[in-house]
Amino acid sequence: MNQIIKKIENNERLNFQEALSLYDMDLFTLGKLANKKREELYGKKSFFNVNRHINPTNECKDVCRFCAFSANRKNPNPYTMSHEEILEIVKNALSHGIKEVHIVSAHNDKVGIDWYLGIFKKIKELYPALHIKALTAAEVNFLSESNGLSYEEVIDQMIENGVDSMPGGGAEIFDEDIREKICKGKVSSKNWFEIHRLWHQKGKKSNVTMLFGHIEERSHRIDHMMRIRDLQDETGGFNAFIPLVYQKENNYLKVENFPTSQEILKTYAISRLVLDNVPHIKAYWVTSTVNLALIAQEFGADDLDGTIEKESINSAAGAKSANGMKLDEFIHLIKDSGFIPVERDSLYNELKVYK
Ligand code: V47
Repeated sequence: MNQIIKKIENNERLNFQEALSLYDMDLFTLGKLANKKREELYGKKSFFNVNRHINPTNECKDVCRFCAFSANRKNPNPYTMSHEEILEIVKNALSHGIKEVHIVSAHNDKVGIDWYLGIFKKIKELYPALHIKALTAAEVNFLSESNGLSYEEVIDQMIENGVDSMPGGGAEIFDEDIREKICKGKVSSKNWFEIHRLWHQKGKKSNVTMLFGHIEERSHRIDHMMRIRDLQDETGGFNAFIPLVYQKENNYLKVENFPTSQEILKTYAISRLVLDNVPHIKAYWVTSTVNLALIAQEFGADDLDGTIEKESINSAAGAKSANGMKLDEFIHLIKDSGFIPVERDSLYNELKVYK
């Protein structure tokens, strides 16, 4: 273990076995190493943005076993918003100071690609300064398959219609055997990376998530991180890595052993140490709980996502996030936990430092 600590202190890259063995380190030693890296990069600053999540439809042709959001036997409330409804939500949210809309939908084969792209086009026409983060690689794959378009053609249309960056969803766990068990039929790992590679080659930024705490093992998480590190070496297009803690309610995936807070904190810390080329580690308070996200700031995480306003995907599976968080409360919590809240835009330019 001393050898690995030396490597970390000398900023040397960790290999798969070394990264995996970090899970055997005691939490405080690991946290200290990750916190040192975090402080070298950002000091005590913790980033967040004022954003609004919108999930315009939950009607999905795919059935991911972990998902409680898509309409099915367990969630028999299908909905698809009209463009007018979406624009009304955006208008309202702008009056609360949002700088970003984060738009993720299910794979709805009833509405057509123009419904998807029209959302972005109309928002951009009305509010050109508002950053649109939209369409996961899983949605891009769905739009490509259902319209006979190449990935590049879908991506070009996203850009033409006003999408500014891509969220990190749909990554789940890249290991093919686990993927087959939890989200058979969804975009393959290879294609997930191909889509982000193409997106980055257009000069655009994206994020990458990892859904953990279900049937995967620690080795699958490390493998997931290694694959991300490889693409990042090639393109440099990822802004943030976002570990998503699995929520267990109202879905089809039977999981008995959930990760402890220790395991979750170790995962944040290890990601900070392994992903030496990804600038930001996001503790997404929605899935980690707010309290653990605040502690994660001391274990490598430097970003807490945002105020969100309304959250539908994880709250459907049990997370306490349906109504987002108030800006004042967000700022208070970050300050109270000993960090400096920094409101950022979607590309991590600092907008306001709350001293
Ligand atoms: O891909 C679905 C996950 C993701 C569950 O890029 C679940 O800034 C936990 O990608 N338990 C969508 N997670 C959310 C997402 C995201 C969130 C915040 C910020 C960003 C960003 C991206 O939600 C899906 C899936 O992995 N999810 N069901 C569940 N039961």
